[in-house]
Amino acid sequence: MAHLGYTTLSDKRPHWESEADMATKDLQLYVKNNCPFCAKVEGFMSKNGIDLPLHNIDESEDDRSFLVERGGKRQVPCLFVDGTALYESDDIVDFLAKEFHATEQADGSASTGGACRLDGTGCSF
Ligand SMILES: N[C@@H](CCC(=O)N[C@@H](CS)C(=O)NCC(=O)O)C(=O)O
Repeated sequence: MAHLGYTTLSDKRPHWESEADMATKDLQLYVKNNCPFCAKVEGFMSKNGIDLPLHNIDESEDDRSFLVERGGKRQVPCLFVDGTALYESDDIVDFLAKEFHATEQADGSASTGGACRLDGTGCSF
């Protein structure tokens, strides 16, 4: 069986699962604690039964280093799609909605264009 790069505990399957050219797409989501934009993406995933491997940069120095070195900046959420970084929670939600044919909307508490600082000095939405 092909390695799909995400766990399949949910009943959702990406539409490309049966498409040979995309069957090995690897999805890895980088998040941190107390991040409203991460919560938006995770909430969207939860509502739609999407389960991906999570990497919490507050809990792993290796994950934090990987995010900065491979992604180019220390910003979460970040979804690695076959090793290519996709930043911005709205773009991640849009990508997942298409890939998983998800119909439930993301919550809007951390909406488009806002930002938080990892040093804990606050968020603006
Ligand atoms: N507009 C971005 C905002 C993401 C954002 O601000 N994330 C914060 C954590 S909640 C962050 O990574 N900040 C980087 C920093 O402070 O260096 C999105 O929607 O994903």
